[in-house]
Amino acid sequence: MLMGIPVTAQEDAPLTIGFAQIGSESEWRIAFTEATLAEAEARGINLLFSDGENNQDIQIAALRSFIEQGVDAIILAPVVETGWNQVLEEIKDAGIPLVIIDRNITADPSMYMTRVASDFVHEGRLAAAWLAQQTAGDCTIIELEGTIGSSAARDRQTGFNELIELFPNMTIILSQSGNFTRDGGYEIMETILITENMDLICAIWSHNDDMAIGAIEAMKEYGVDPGDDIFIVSVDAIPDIFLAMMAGDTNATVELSPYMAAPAFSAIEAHLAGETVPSLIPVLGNLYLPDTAAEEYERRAG
Ligand code: GZL
Repeated sequence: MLMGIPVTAQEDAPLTIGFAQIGSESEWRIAFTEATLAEAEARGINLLFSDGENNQDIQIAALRSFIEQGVDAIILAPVVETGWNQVLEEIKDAGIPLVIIDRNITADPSMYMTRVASDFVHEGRLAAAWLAQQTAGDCTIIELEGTIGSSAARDRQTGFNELIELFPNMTIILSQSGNFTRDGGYEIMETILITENMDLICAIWSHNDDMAIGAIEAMKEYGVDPGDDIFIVSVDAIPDIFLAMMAGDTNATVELSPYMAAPAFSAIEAHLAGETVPSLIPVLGNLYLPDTAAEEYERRAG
């Protein structure tokens, strides 16, 4: 405090931003965290980071701690969509601008300044369109779902299902949540390999690459040839999925950029400068196939 002026209100004082991250459940999440910490350092932002351990209660406690510390802004990556209303009111009452990043929340948009995110429905549609083209619209599918209650899992499922409804012979015969983790994908696939007739399965649709990689590991252990006997399509475009493509173990991934911090920090800086900020800042991604896997791996694993 200088002459009664709050430090961060002083000219050129670095911004202090609280970031309530979901956890470290996937390689994509870890990359997103690392990219965010690097961006904050590059901008001279004092970032208070909280790992939510995939637990909403931990995230809410972190948000309340940020309020107590009087941060200049808060960024929340919500693990699930619901259960945030009380703490959002507390953030608003404290007059702290809030940015939702990555997954969504079911709250009135007036409760937060903006959201930086990809279009999960589009990601599901892209994955389904590739699979429909690959199989001429005739495929029996197993779905590895992400975290139950998360907008990423729900919307990817919505987009995928919308597309396959156009093809009467494309059906999902089993859908189960692996919580976006490799262990989750492995455990679901191992059970299927033991209980189901794999000759009837055409493809695995996985809401993220980590669960797909876990499923690939299980298939290999049980003598099923991933990527050949069974098509695999997933989301995130993490470096390891390109290694799996190069090994012939998977077929397609839809990119989710981990670089969401720059637009989030810029939105906060613009808002604090009194500028108008759009209510949604989109992050775009493409579909990637084995023909560019080597160069994509080099570009991302660097
Ligand atoms: C989607 C993001 C998902 C990733 C997973 O934006 O929330 O959560 O696809 C991560 O890898 O666990």
